Amino acid sequence: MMKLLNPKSLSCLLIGLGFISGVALAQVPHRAVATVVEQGKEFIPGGILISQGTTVTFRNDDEFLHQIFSTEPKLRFDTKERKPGETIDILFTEAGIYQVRCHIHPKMLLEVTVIENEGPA
Ligand SMILES: [Cu+2]
Repeated sequence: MMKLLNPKSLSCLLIGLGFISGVALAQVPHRAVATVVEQGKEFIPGGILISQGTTVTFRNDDEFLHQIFSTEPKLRFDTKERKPGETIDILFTEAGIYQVRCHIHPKMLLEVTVIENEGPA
C-alpha cells in the first residue's frame, strides 16, 4: 500500500495541509494571553512584558489564599481572596508599568510592563 504514496504525491499532500491550516489560523480571532502563577508566596515570573490588550490570568498554585491588587491610577483593581487553584483574568488596556501586589503577602511583587501596539488598532 505504501508504494502508492510516492515522494512527489506526499509533498503535494503536505503543501495542501499547510495551506489549509494557514487559512484556518487566519480566520480564528487571536487574543493575547499570558499566565502568571502564585507559588511559594511569589509571582512566577516576577515580571512580564506584554502588549496592550493582553489578558493576564493569575492562578493560585499555593495551598493558601492570595488577594491581589494594583493601585496604579490607569488600572486600579482589588480582587477577592482566591483559594488554591482559583484563577482571575485581568485585562491590561493601557501602556505603562504596573505593580501588582498581594494584601496577604506584602513581599509579593509582580511588575507588568505593557507596551503600545504598533499599527492601526
Ligand atoms: Cu498572597
